[in-house]
Amino acid sequence: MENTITLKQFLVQSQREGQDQIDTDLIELLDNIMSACKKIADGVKHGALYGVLGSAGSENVQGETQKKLDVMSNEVFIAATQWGGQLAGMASEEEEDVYSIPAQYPRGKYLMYFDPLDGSSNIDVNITVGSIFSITRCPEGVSDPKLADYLIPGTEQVCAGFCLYGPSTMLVMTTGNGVNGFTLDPGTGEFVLTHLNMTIPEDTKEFAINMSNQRFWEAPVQRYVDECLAGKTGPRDKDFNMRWVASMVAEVYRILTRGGIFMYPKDNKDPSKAGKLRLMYEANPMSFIVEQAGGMSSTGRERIMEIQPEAIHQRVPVILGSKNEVERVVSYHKD
Ligand code: P6P
Repeated sequence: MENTITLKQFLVQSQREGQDQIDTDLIELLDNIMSACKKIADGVKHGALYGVLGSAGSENVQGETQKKLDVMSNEVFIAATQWGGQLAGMASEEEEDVYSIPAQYPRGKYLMYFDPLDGSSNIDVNITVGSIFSITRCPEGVSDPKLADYLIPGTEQVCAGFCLYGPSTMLVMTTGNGVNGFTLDPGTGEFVLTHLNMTIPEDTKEFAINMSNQRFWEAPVQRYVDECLAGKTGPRDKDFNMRWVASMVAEVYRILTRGGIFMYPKDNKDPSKAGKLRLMYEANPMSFIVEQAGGMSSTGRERIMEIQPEAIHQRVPVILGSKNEVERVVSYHKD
């Protein structure tokens, strides 16, 4: 492709243009994250040929059965980033406790939170999955961060992104100055800028929710979805389409591309759980990206990125996407 620029060139040019939140450490860290994503993409693309499908025969801290690719992706992310000297520590969906950088490596000023393979229940049925990451600055003066040092609100994120292992492999990210998409060129192994300044349409006719939980939802979500289903015959006066991929990265990418609303609301199937999705490495990074693309992201009662975290694997309700639709759901929570 003529006049293409790679993700690394894009970052360096952005830094030169004065985006001083993009420092050399962040560029090097993102380079290592890209390496991890390329390795995971290779494993996902080869699937059965690499013998990486199926269960690992273990459970993660969430009590979810780990797929072989979950375990491999977690190990790849850690191995690709722990040595670089940009991180003071990291937190993974697949690790019960926060991960301290081994003593043989220098420590840096960033903390990384990641879900190494989100939507992995789709792996064995060959449906799109992805990796999600979030980067914040480690608290000033902390070189050996403990759990409390990681509990930082999403508004403090320096960078957030996801890699989508779909028909094409794409890396989508923000450093607080809009959202850009990069497609992995299988020929060169480079992530190339293909989607500059992605923006979410403020209106939509497409909603995404797991309808099998309908009887457990709270009233505002029941009302919103009922109105979507009523279509032209109801108060919305327009018909809606529905999607549910069971892979948040795929849903968010679709919303970035053509709008939509994604909901994993609080439900009373398990009243002890505030929601299904995890704040630190799913909801916060996706909220940063969605807001930077002109969308909105809420629990229904508060802006997700303003939540003060209390636990590293904390779950939250998630309602995100096209601004006017999310605002409507939020208004129903106020009624
Ligand atoms: P359900 C994947 O496990 C995930 O965390 C998100 O990527 C996805 O949106 C959701 O859970 C799917 O949940 O209950 O429909 O399987």
